Amino acid sequence: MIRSLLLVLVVGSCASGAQPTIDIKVDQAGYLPAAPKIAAVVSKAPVLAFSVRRADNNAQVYSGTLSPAAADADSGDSVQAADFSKLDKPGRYYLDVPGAGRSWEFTIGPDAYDRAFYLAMRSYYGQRCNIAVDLGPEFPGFRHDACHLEGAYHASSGKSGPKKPSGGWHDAGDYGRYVVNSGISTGTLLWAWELYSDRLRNLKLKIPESGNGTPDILNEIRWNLQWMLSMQDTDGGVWHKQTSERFCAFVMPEKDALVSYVIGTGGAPYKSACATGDFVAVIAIAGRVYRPFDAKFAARCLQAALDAWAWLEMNPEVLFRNPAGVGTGEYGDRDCADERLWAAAELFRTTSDDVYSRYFLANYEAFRPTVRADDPPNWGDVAAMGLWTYALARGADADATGAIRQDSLKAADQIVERSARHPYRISLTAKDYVWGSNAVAANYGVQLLVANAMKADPRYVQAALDNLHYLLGRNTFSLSWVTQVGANPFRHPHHRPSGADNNPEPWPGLLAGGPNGHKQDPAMEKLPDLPPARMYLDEQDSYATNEVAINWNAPLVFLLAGVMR
Ligand code: G3I
Ligand code: 9MR
Ligand code: ZN
Repeated sequence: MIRSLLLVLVVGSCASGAQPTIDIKVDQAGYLPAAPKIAAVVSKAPVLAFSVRRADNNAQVYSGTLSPAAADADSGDSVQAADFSKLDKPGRYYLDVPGAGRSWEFTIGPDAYDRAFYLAMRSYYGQRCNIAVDLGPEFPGFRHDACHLEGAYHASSGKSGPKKPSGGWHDAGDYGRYVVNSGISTGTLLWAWELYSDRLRNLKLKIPESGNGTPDILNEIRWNLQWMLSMQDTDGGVWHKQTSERFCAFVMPEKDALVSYVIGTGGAPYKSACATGDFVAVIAIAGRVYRPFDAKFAARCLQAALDAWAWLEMNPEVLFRNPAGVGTGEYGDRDCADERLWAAAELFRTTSDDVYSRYFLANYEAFRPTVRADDPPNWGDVAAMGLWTYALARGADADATGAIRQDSLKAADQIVERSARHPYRISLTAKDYVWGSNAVAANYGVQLLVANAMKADPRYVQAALDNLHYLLGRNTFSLSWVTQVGANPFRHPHHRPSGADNNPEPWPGLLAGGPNGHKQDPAMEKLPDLPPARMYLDEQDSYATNEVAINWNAPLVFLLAGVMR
């Protein structure tokens, strides 16, 4: 009796004291009480049983058996599932798998994603340019001074002289600001607001504008809109980017002494069509979203969008390539018809003016195939954003709306089925492991949630959640790919402020680019040829797998907003 009691105590304390193993992969933020809860287990020899224990006292609250192993070719893993969906009592827990070990702790609760949302959305405040930033007592030492105050028009812009500081977010791990990438980022965030404003209205981000009567998510977004507006020329066209001529060293932003140039195409008309199209779309959304909070600002946005549309009609296909002497990010697109489609659709949704509906209806058919199960939107392809926003607009053409809805639901059904079959229950396919693959996972989530807005279906929300679980730890590395979220987050982003400051931890709330099947930076050269989902390095130098970017965080924010309770 005493002996067996002792044994139990030893086993129990072993499980509680042991280091968590990467062999057990859980969402490190956690799970919603009513949602399915599945952990993935990858161990040398198959394991049979698991239990879920309370984090505070190791008491077993659930036990179950693991599924047979399923092979995942993309990671090379043999994955068993531990299903504890029936456990719905809020609390902190971990998994105990005899033969494998214990998992990192996670929460079951209606608030499981609140912190992740707060940090992911607040990360935009950390990316602010032209102003001093301080994350406050919650994150002592996370601050930077006002930066990039010396702006100027580059010779390639067709204009000269200084440019006034006007805000904006640093794009990524670099300090550039790029209209194309700002477009999809800001558009996705504004859509999150439009779909989930009931949940987001009262969320505080502890930013300088907090308490001014406008919801904080809109306060933060406005910081970037203000910069986007400043990139419009008097003829309505929009310059492509504002960056230095080359990337600076890993210094804090205020230590970057390179001039921040407005950069154009190098020849008339100097502005580019893809940037202008994205600008129209986003600024048109702002023209409706800000109306209840600041009608004057909303009207200014709408006018700016109309002026830009007029320029775009005259210059529909001016492509951008880095002009001579410029080596920062290009965001070079091969064609701007999808940006024009998105622009027209958002203008229609804001104004109900038939002119934009006619443009849309004359052009959308060719883009219908872009709403499909294996290619969610990205910075270079925004056609689906145009199709979805048109289908969600009031007063839209019924036939077109019906067709887009049908395409969207069909694609979502296929994504659901594919994800359910995947050993990690994710939507990614082998070809999705590109630069920024984590954002592909997040954008599948956006796609599923947009389908859910067209026709509510719990399977869509669940598949979106499954992609979130992947990003927050249920992956081959058992890493949470959001800085400072979860018990085992990645720690070495290619992010200049994180690298240059004195804090041991990186800036919070940032999503890593993620595995990239193509060796696209020098740090990746040392990797052997692994399956694509394993081509990842938690190293600062690996910008092709471990940079952060505003267009990757935006679908994460959308996804979190869509599943939060
Ligand atoms: O889609 C193709 C795929 O069909 C092909 O099989 C595969 C293999 O080459 O490539 C895929 O395209 C990749 C594309 O990203 C996917 O979006 C390109 O190779 C890859 O080079 C491209 O990378 C872009 C990268 O800049 C380099 O241009 C990323 O999308 C883009 O997010 C990134 O953006 C940078 C900015 O330039 C500068 N600021 C930081 C930011 C984030 O790293
Ligand atoms: O820091 C840069 C990152 O934002 C870009 O995505 C990446 C690719 O364009 O380039 C990074 O800058 C590197 C440059 O390209 C080559 N020299 C080293 C730089 C990183 O310190
Ligand atoms: Zn700056």
